[in-house]
Amino acid sequence: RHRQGFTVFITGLSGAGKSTLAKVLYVRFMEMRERPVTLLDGDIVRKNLSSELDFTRAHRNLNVQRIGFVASEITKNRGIAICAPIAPYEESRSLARDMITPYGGFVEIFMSTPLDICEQRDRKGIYAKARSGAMKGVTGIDDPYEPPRNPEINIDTTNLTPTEAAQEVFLFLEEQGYI
Ligand code: GGZ
Repeated sequence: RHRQGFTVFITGLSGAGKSTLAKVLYVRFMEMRERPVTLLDGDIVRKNLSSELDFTRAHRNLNVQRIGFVASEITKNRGIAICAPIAPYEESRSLARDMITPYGGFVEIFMSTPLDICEQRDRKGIYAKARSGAMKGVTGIDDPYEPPRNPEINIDTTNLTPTEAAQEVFLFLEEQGYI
């Protein structure tokens, strides 16, 4: 079989469920033993690829551009790349799409879980810090998030388990012939 590679690009607010979904997808793709799988989670990339960058618009865009480049190389080599940055700006998301589609599939997943739910979860405590003024420029509070206009998949994890969210992605990928 010589199936093309693809990138699953998960975007959304902190706490929307990006990392959780990405990890479930990673395990299931690995279990298929068909193609190499790479997980480019937000915190892993920030530590290893973008450690000198801050959270300004320019640096967030540069961070997402780097992720897009790595994912394009993986996709070119018929692998599976799973990316999970906040990626709040349309400009860098569409740049990633344009870098990747010449080589394979690009599946944008918008985690549309509302801010109030993300804030209730507040797994890293960033929303509490943003509300108290201890942290500035937090996405969704005092920094923008531009919702994707035409994502391939829209997932709100308010009433969805990680397994159910992953199932939606698998159904789409099967329908489209990626897996
Ligand atoms: C949003 C921030 C910020 C600010 C640090 N705004 O939930 P987390 O903690 O683990 O994930 C968030 C992560 C966001 O990094 P990304 O590389 O995904 O963002 S972007 O795509 O915009 O480049 C959060 C933490 O870093 N974090 N400061 N100001 N999230």
